[in-house]
Amino acid sequence: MSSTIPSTGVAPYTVVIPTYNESDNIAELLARLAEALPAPPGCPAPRLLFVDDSTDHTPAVIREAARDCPLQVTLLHRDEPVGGLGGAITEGLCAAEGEWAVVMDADLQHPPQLVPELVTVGRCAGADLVVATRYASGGSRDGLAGGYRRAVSGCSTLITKLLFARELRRISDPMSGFFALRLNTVDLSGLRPLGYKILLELAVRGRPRRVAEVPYRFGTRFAGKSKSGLREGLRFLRHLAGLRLSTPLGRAAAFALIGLTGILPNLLTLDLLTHRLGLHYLPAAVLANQVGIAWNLALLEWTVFRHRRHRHWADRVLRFSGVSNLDLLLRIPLMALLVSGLGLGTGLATVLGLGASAALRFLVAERAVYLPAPLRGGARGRAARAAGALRAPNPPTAP
Ligand SMILES: Nc1nc2c(ncn2[C@@H]2O[C@H](COP(=O)(O)OP(=O)(O)O)[C@@H](O)[C@H]2O)c(=O)[nH]1
Ligand SMILES: [Mg+2]
Repeated sequence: MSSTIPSTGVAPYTVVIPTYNESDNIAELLARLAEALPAPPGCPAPRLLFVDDSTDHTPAVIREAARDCPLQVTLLHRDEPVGGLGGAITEGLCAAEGEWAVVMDADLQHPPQLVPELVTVGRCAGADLVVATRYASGGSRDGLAGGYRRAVSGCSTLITKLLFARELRRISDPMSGFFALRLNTVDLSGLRPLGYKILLELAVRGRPRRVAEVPYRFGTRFAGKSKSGLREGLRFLRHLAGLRLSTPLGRAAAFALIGLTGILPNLLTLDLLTHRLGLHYLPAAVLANQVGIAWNLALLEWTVFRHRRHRHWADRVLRFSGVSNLDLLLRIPLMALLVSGLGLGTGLATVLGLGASAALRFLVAERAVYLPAPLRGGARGRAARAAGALRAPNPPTAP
């Protein structure tokens, strides 16, 4: 449900404010925004767009406070809060008008007086994204309640920066919820928001060309309680994993790691079959290899390729175990070639052989076992695939 109070011309930019039970913050927020965003005479003022998922009387409070507010206020109340905070912000960005949208919290932890500066800096720097950062000189995160919140925030920032070093090299505060985005520079339909960290989603999937930063001091909550907790923390981890696994490089790294963990069940089974059950080491090695393959397959299905299980399960098992066993046969002649043909040491040849085998198995898994989109049956489907018609973008891959 959406309502606008009052509307006068196209706004130069929109301030998107997600709200979830924030009734005690609305009047103060509107007063401070009205002070911070005076419209030049004869020009339309920026629009404030509340995207509200509240279960209390916050929508009524917004409508009431908007009557005395000189700015244009729009309320978009969602009966179905799809995607949580990130989903709300994405809907707000889709509904925003003007060249820019500024996203900020409703609890006054983000200083309203900085809103026009974010847009001005973006315009002057020709940026697509302007991030209000707590981590540049002049910024601070003192408003984070307590050492625990500060530690969690610091650790998640560090982990995120490590995981997305290239994508976030120009963003010191990827956890920030306060930023300005030049609309129409990012394909919003390609975003898969999950929980709180929409800036991360924008920076990684949206790939803004030019980014600027403005330092700010993160304040304390004006009223009410924080909605972030353990549930949001777990959602954040799922979001991180999904984002990382959305690129082939991320999937290859996870594939290699899972492959390494497969060594353990392989060795344990070998030990059980040879030392405890007295089986000859050759058939034991073949059987132990099957256990390692099953282990890898189970983990890959549950994590890396969770959203790409389009083939029938029996088909996937056959293809994956087929290539994994074939790989054993191929590695022997490769070893012979590397050692006898090229004169490499057996240690180096083994490492190279294992690397080549992992790369081969990954390629087969990506191309022939776990397809990015569902198979279309019959000859028409094969023809369409041959024409590349099924090259759809990756679906979400959160494990
Ligand atoms: N629309 C919407 N807003 C939310 C949701 N969860 C939190 N918010 C808003 O997002 C902003 C930040 O939330 P907050 O609880 O202050 O998170 P914190 O600053 O990390 O403690 C506030 O304006 C909340 O009202 C949600 O599920 N939907
Ligand atoms: Mg807050």
